[in-house]
This record gives sequence, C-alpha cells and structure tokens, in this order.
Amino acid sequence: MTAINLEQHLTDNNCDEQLKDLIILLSRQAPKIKSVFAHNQDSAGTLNTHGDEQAELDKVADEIIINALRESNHVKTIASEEQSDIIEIITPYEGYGITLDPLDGSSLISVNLSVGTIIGIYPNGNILQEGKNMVASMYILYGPLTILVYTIKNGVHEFVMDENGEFTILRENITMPQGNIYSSGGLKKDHKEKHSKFIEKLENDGHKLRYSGSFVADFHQILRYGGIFSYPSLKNNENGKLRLLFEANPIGFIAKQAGGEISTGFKDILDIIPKSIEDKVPLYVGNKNKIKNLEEHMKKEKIDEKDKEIIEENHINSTNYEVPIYESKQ
Ligand code: AHM
Ligand code: MG
Repeated sequence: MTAINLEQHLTDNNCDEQLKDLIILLSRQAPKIKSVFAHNQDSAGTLNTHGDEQAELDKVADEIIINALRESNHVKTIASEEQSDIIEIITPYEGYGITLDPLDGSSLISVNLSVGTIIGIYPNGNILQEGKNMVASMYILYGPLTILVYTIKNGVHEFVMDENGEFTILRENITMPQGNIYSSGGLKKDHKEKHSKFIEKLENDGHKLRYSGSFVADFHQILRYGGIFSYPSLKNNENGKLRLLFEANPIGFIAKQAGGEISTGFKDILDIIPKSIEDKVPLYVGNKNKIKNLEEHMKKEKIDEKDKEIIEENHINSTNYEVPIYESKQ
C-alpha cells in the first residue's frame, strides 16, 4: 500500500481548496531550500530588523518562499522575520496573511544542527490579530530527515520528505506526552528569580536539560517526548528573545492542537493582540499540566512592582486577561 501524501491528507481532512493549494505550495519550497544548504554556509554580513545577524541561508530561504507566495493567488500579506515591513500583494481574492520565519535557528547552520521554517496562516490577510484566529500553522524541520508538521485545526500531523521532494505521512494525530525534558533559553545570570526557581523545581523533579538553540527543533522534541521549553523574560530583556508572530504563535497553535499549552507564564500567548510585527514575548510551551504548574508557580511567587507593571502592560490589549493576585511573602 502506498503511504498517504500531504495533498491526499489535506483532501481527506476536508481542507478548504485555497488553503490546501497554499500548504502544498509551501511544502514545495522545502526541497529547494534543502538543496541550497551546502552552498550557503556563511554569514550574510547583515542584520535583520530585530538586530540578529543574518545567515546567507536566512536570505535565500526568505527569497524562495516569498517569491513562491507572490505567485499564489491566495495571499494578501506576508510578514517575514527577515523583512522590515509587511509585504502587501494585490489579489482578486480575500487572501490569507502569512507569517514567516524562513530559517529559525540559523546560528546552527554552520555546525550542521537542525534548523527549520515556521509559518502561520491567518484569515482575511490580517496578521495583526490573536494567534488563536489562525486557520493553519506548520513548520518544516531540516534535520537528518526533512519533515513537515502541520495543523488546520484537525490535530497535528507529521510528514517526511522523500528523494523526489514529496511529503508522505510519518505520524498522524500527534499528542504531546507528559515527558521530562526541559529547555531554558537566555543566560542563567539574566534569569529572574521566579523563572530560576521553576527550573530548579523541574530539575529536582527529574527533568533533563535539552537545548539546541533552534526553537523549532527544540519544540519538535517537546512535541514528541513531552516536557517544557522556555525562553523567559530576562533581567535585561523583559520580553525575552522569541517573536510573537514568527515563532510563538505558529508553534503555540500546533502545541495546543497536540493537547499542549503555550503561555507567557501568566496567560495564553494565543490570546495576545500584537501591536507590531516586531513584538517579542516571554515564552513557555509544552505539556498542559506543566504549563498549569508554571502559571500557578508564577502567581504564588513574590513579584516586584516592576514585573507587575510589565505583565499588565503586556496584557493591556488582551480580551480575557485577569490580573493575577500576587501573594506577598513575609
Ligand atoms: P533566529 O530566528 O534568528 O534563528 O533566532 C531565534 C532562535 C531560536 O530558534 C532559539 O530558540 C533562540 O534563538 C536561541 O537563542 P540563544 O542563542 O539565546 O539560545
Ligand atoms: Mg526564529
């Protein structure tokens, strides 16, 4: 029996035709990106708008995907981590809004560790809305295998790329187990006390550290083995490092479809209304119970006034946020 391919899977899951075309189009960029890895190993010598050093491959992957999306009739707006502005496309249709991290974890290209493409798909060409409104999200992970993980709110499914660039099913309806892996980004000296204490609890509970420096690869491990990934608020960087639109939302959408959760430590990240494409957010993603424990821990721990202001500021636009009641320690 031949393995089911991506197109068939989308059809079997009653995917809207335009969305199906778009996901197939995006999947077809994966072999093109993979094929240029060997010849684009250097730094591009430029910085993106977030101040990150760009790799040659960041730029090449960005160009490949944006060019493909421009040819699609189904896309109205594109925001890419490698572009300073939202790209508007004239289309006769309503068109989707796309967020794109063309090559997440690109500092690992030159050491041959796994990196990936992260994509969020929004309705009505509007990417500046809550992540929970997405119609689909997906990532492509370039490792020993090239795999594609997607959801159209129909559970989470994983496909593997063959030698012809075709994706066939590897795992269907993935659910995130409890697990015992943890990842904690940022320098330890910059971690705030509440975060450090949470990590200490995880370690004392028998959790094992696994952190590569590629969010998409680190998350994929959490998706399959369970546990919790974090890139927290830092003493010198209140909103951490990861970007709401390009990294947090698409991964969070997949995590939730797999039965996991994503949180700032205080609330669901997918409830945040973005203010700009550059927004960053403190991020915890993983097993539902662990995220619940984390949020309880954050509420219980003493919090200083500065933190409280930041938390309230972060949620000023949120629809259903309740300011937590902080217990003071004697
Ligand atoms: P990038 O999209 O420019 O590659 O940056 C994001 C990456 C994430 O993949 C990863 O979780 C994080 O940066 C690693 O940062 P650090 O080097 O501070 O550990
Ligand atoms: Mg990234």
